Parts: sequence; structure tokens; C-alpha cells
Amino acid sequence: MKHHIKQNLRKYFIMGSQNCTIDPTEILESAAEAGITAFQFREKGPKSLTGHAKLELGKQLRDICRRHHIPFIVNDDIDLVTPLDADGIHVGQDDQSVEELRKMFPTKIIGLSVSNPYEVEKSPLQLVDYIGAGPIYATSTKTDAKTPVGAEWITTLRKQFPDLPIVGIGGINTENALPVIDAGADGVSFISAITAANDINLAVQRL
Ligand code: 3NM
Repeated sequence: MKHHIKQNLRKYFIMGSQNCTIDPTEILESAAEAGITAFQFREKGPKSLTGHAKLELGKQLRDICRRHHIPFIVNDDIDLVTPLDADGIHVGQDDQSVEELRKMFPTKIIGLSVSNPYEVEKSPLQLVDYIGAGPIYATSTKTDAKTPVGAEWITTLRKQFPDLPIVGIGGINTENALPVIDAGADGVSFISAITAANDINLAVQRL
């Protein structure tokens, strides 16, 4: 699976129950049928589940991913990787260090968020499988999101790292995904573009 990481990043859906107004398993099922290429379980922030309920939802979402042959990646939560048999983990700059993660999970997909040149400078990019770059556009989904960096941030990263798998994140929807791809990203990741879509199938097609 790791060998196809660039293809897996093309339409990378992120979700937790706190993002959903209907059953999250229904949303993921529809998105998977429609052709998302990866999924991240991000059960985080106000109204998110904890403990047993979080684990149980994670198992259900993982099973949907398995049936559709989509990588299942957990956000931040190292303690979920083994119980959920996740394919990978995505971390931010303030989470567990990538060096430690790579030791713990030699063969799992590891993704890291980078928002500016300073973060790139201090990150051991040779140890990660991909980077998440953003927020590209303004987003109201993540309350503590940084200032939007625009698709230019992708252009900058792509020039510096011609082969690094890169996915854009933050405020990406069916109307503004193309400039992110045109700037050199391998794909786009998104929450509300799907969780708030009237027609999930159509939204996935257009992303
Ligand atoms: N991370 P939406 S922005 C989870 O900038 C997340 O690292 C971000 O949600 C970052 O697609 C973000 O609804 C929220 O804007 C993405």
C-alpha cells in the first residue's frame, strides 16, 4: 500500500463523528463507493467521542475502508494505531515526534503537517511517507487553524521537494481543488466538502 502513496493522496477524506450530522458510517460508505482514495479518522475537538465509543466507531470505519481497499489512517492518537490495526498515523508539529513514531511503527504510513518554511526546516522529512500542507484556504472546521497559505505553498514545496508526496488541506472544496493539484500537490484532503455535501457521490467526483 505504501508504494502507491501518491495515488492514495489524490482524494483523501478526513472525518470524525463531530463533523457529521448523520451517521458517520453512512457518510464514509458513500464516500468510499464514490472513489475516495484514503481516509483519516480524526475524532477530535468539541463533541468528539472518547474511550470505548471512539474505539468502536474507529473499528466500524476501519472495516468500511478495508472492504473498499482504502488506507485507514488515524489522526494524532498513537494509542489507536495498534487496536485499530491502522495503516498509518498523521501527526502535527506539536504531537509525538516523527523519529519516535518511525521507531514504533517501522512499516506504517506516517504523515506530517507542515505550514511554513520553519516547520519544513525542523522536520525529518526523510522519515515521513507524505506531508499535509495547509491550511490552503480559510476553514471553519478546525478552530485553531493557522492563517491560510494559498496554493503557492504547494508550489514552493514542490520546487524544493520534487518527489515528496504532498497533499493540500484546509478549506478545499469542489470549486477550488484544481489550483491545488495544478500547483503540484498529489492530492487534496477535505472534511466539510463531503460531510456537508448534499450529494456525496457528485462531490467526490468533482474533487
Ligand atoms: N488541518 P475542511 S485544516 C484538519 O491546516 C485540518 O493542518 C488543517 O477541514 C491544517 O476541509 C483542517 O472542512 C480542517 O476545511 C480541514
